[in-house]
Amino acid sequence: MGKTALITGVTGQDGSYLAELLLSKGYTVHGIVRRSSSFNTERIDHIYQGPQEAYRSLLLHHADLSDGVALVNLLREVRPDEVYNLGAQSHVRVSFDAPLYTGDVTGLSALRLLEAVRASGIGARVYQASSSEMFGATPPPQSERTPFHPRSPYACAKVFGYWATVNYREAYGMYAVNGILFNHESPRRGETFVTRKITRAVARIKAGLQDRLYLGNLDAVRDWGYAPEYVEAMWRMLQREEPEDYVVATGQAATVRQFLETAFTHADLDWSQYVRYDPKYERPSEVDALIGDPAKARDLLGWEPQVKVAELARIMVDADIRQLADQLAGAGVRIDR
Ligand code: NDP
Ligand code: GDR
Repeated sequence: MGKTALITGVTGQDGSYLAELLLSKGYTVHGIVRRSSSFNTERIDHIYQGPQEAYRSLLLHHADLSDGVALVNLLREVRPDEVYNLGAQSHVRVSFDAPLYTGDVTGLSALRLLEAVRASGIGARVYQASSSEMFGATPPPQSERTPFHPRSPYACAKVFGYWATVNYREAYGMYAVNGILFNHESPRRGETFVTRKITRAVARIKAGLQDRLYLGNLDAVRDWGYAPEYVEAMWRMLQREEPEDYVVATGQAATVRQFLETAFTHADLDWSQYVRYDPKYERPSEVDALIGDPAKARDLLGWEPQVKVAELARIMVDADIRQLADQLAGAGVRIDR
């Protein structure tokens, strides 16, 4: 019998890659999908299996991270070996507009899920999607030993989730770990995160559908990796004998401006002709520089990133150009101005 996993946030960037990875390893995968008025399963449609199919290895359940009773009921029904908590209001800028909602869904829900696993008595291993944003104002390089200094409601919520995970490990002997992941991107990245916003704009400018790209702070430094490689690290963390927390990063730094330049140049465009500043995209308190030290993940998990930032930018530009061409071959492309 293969293992069973439950993924919260299965419809998101990471959830979709993790579901693919676990299915390829013979897992039965259960995912939580929240009800929405329009379809929100686009990233997992290609692996979706309808309820009428005789044998299913991917099963979706309507639930919400704010509903602790639903989580306990689902855990009792599914009895997973592994639980991956990837669900969150994950946008840092938006967390300043919706701070309490973010605190609830991104922070308190981590505790809700840990308590649901404990209360249901199923003995599942738990992965908590912690974030480099927790380091915030603490200067790089950042490792597992670096103190936190969160700079947004999102980051404060992630710090809460981090410590709840450590606490359940210490208090109840649960196998619960934090993956402290630095920024990771892909063609499935949400369209309002800066990398995807840029690569999507490159495709649209190239196709003559857009002539301006409005951005905020171009000086921010990030350590950008490739999402499909990062979900492999999540899985490896739950296969160890001892539960421990790990930083997952490339160790390579780039500014938003450098990402812009690589992405536009790849499409033979000069970014400075199209990019304009809009203070709307600034944060009330910014995180200036995040650069991870992934030595522990390399030494104990045998995990090493292959795709670095320049290749990542090119992968994303190529994918957005292809996706737009497919859309144009269909119908109904919106003009962004
Ligand atoms: P996404 O924003 O792409 O996905 C978030 C997921 O959470 C979606 O499936 C979303 O559902 C779901 N979700 C949101 N609110 C709720 C809710 N109330 N109940 C149930 N599900 C909910 O994030 P990523 O895939 O990029 O990231 C995965 C996790 O890792 C997140 O927790 C994020 O904070 C964290 N993280 C991400 C990093 C990155 O660089 N990508 C780095 C470090 C940490 P829907 O599709 O309906 O919106
Ligand atoms: P981040 O990612 O805040 O690091 O959080 P994002 O791509 O939103 O911002 C990265 C940097 O780019 C600057 N920036 C802009 N950002 C956005 N979104 N839009 C803009 O127009 C823009 N212009 C400049 C930002 O100020 C910032 O410095 C991501 C999320 O996935 C989190 O969930 C995750 O925890 C962290 O990465 C690690």
